[in-house]
Amino acid sequence: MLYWLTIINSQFTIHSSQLIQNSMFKKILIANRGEIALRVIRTCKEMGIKTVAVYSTADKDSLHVRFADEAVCIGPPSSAESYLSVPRIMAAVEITNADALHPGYGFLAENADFAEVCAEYGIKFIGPTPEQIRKMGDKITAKETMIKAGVPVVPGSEGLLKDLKSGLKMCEEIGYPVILKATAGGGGKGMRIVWKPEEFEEAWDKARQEAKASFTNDGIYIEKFIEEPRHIEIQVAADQTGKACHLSERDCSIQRRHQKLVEESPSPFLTKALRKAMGEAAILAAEYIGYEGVGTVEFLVDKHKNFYFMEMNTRIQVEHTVTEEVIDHDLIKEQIKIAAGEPISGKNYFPTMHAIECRINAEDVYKDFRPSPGKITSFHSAKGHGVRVDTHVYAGYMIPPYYDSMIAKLICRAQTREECIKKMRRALDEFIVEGIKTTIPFHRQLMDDESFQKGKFHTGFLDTFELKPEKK
Ligand code: MV4
Repeated sequence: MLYWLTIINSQFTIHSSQLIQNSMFKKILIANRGEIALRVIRTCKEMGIKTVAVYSTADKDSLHVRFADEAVCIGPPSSAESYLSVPRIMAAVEITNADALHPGYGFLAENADFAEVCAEYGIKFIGPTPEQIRKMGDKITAKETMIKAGVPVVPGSEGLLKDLKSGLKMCEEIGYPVILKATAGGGGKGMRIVWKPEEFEEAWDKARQEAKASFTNDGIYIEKFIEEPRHIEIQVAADQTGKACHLSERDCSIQRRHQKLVEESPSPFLTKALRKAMGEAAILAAEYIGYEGVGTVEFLVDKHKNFYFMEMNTRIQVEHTVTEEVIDHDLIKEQIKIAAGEPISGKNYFPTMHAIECRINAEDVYKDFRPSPGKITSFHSAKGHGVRVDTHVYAGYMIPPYYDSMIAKLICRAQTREECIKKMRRALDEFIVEGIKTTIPFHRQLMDDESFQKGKFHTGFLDTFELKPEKK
């Protein structure tokens, strides 16, 4: 209730957006949990900024609660009544007097309405504007905008498909195979591949039903289906003057059912020329919409090394750490400085080292990666030169069953990809987590895989990857 009162009153007060932001924040509320909340707290401490954690009752023993200067319990375990509840988060802002809010990733990070509420309330949302979030959240609008900007996109329908008949006609023009995508989608939901005309009607019905159920928006568009693509994304940073730079790429092709498991930089697939061209396209994308903040431009790269814009993520991502390691910069600090109105250097960064990140999830890889929550009875993190572990857990910690299963990120850095894989293999061997199942056995086998070692993989790689029984 608190926040409605303040919005009504805000017409009599000066909005922070009307002021020129020229001073650093004093207190940041982190509207998230887990490793990313802790990650943001660490940078705030180094910058001399006070922190406020919010948490659900299920997270009372998490390290993000312990290490924040203040912590506010915002509700029961269910995300809808805690980390996704705008009134509860705004009430925490109200009682702690925070002057900025970091949304992390997931939850409300790409919710334009939430960013708007923050603006109305006079608290700086550390991220892009509501308009920018909205523009990139609707995939057709994003694609149309990128065409105007001159960024290459996958050939396909212009705008929404009106009906079955025009859809079929469109497919003939593009040529099979095609892929149907939901305009409100992203991350693979509501997607259907169509190999021949006879399959189109059923795919069209299914895609619409799925889109309607998941997003309450059944808008569908068509693209040429790119076979065996790489998922390569470019990290960008742009300041409030509209200047953007790129921080090189991450190869995120090692995914399972649209869940990334391993990310690396640089991509073993990119040439110097392609890296430069994709970096420039990403800058074009960001500058065209006057983007503010750090963001990621996702591309599909086909086997002929053509690249196509896929989506733009308007948040900090899980895998930002890979980029931090190869360019030796704190991306959270960059986000906070941009939000406070500081200009970026304008320099583009190219990796001089190699980094790989393995996501350690509480999952049983031998049971179809099903979640394995519970109490961690013993926890020994990998350590040593070139090894980084970002985690909110510890021995004795109880992994709640309500949220994402990622419990740690293991990132290794070395001079070359080959050395980096060897270091990762060593680090995985000394990483001990007992009491629950984790993805560590999967990562060990991946690091031993010859195709992976040769850099020969695409987004379908894990569909045929065979997990061997675990050696004891
Ligand atoms: C595609 C594609 C092939 N061709 N679009 C999957 C998630 C969503 N962001 C877009 N996705 C894809 N779009 C065209 N025109 C293949 C995928 C895709 C994929 C992309 C990135 C990483 C993993 C993937 C796994 C399956 C399909």
